Amino acid sequence: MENQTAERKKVIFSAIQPSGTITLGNYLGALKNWVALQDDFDCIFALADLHTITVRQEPAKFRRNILEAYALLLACGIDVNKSLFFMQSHVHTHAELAWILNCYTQFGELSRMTQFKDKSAKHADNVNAGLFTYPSLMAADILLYNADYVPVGADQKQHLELCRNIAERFNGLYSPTFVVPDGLIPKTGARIMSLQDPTKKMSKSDENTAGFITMLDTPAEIMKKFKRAVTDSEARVYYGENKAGINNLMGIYSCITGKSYDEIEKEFEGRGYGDFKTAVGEAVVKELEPIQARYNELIKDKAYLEKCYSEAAPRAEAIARRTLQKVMKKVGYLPVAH
Ligand code: ATP
Ligand code: LTN
Repeated sequence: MENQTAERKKVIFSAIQPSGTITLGNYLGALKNWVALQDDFDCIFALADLHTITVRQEPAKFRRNILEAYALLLACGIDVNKSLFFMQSHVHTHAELAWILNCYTQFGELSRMTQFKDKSAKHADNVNAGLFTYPSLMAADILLYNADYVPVGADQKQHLELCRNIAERFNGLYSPTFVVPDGLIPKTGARIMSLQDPTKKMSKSDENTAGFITMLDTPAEIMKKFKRAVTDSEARVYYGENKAGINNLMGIYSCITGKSYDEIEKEFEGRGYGDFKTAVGEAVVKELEPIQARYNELIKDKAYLEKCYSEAAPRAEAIARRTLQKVMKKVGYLPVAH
């Protein structure tokens, strides 16, 4: 109850799909922020494994991806003593609220989502209803926990806006029920681009593996991918128009080292792209080294991972259940009598 006073710690909620190995884009755009927020907020994080089956998954590989993603997030610094970190599929309330919210979300709104348009073009043989209603499930994830802030990359801004609209609509129809959340989108790193096509977002499901760095790539792979990164023919390191490749590398370097673009320009004055690419690659290798070492330990300890996610599920369910009950009562459902 102490959380209901004016001093209630602000709540953070975010999630990531276990749809492949987590990339440097996911890390810089979202995960690094999640880790940093843990001390000052009530943090709740989930693996959005229900969302993942909107694209067909091979069961054995999917099962492996889920466990690996859980271990990798712990290795990145999600601390189960500070944050609640669970699997979406373990907390049934998400699917239940998603159904209700589907009935408060318009076809037209969902049709406008750029992720839906992109993914239905990419998976034209499987444009399923789940892919279409993906944002209502995402809204349910967030609203169940009364989240104040949602740290995500820039690509999720539109989904977040829809979540706010759904919450406001429901609050307006009944009475204040949901906290209307704000996005937390970082200044740098919110949109890391593909190393092979810097006009496209770095994505873990890209068929061209040279376009993304995964959190588990070896140092040799990382250096090679940066050396082959697409840039321009000017050979001067500065942030500017028509320099998408270099801008992207500068963004990555800035995120990791904390240096400003001005500082980076000065550091590489009179030096070519080769030097710069090597420096970016080395910074990434150094950042990922301790994460990979922790991951290699954690992934061997299945019992520990199982304990972490199994303990988190009922704690998440208890919070989520309260919101769902409130919603159902407002809609008009009768509760089971005890
Ligand atoms: P998929 O390729 O399966 O669509 P994804 O790599 O786009 O997945 P998600 O699981 O959908 O990743 O996203 C997890 C988090 O990472 C979200 O907060 C998202 O905004 C962020 N994110 C994803 N890609 C990038 C990127 N290239 N740059 C910055 N942030 C990103
Ligand atoms: N759609 C998100 C993943 C996600 C999410 C959420 C993010 C599912 N539920 C709730 C923030 C809050 C994505 O990154 N593609």
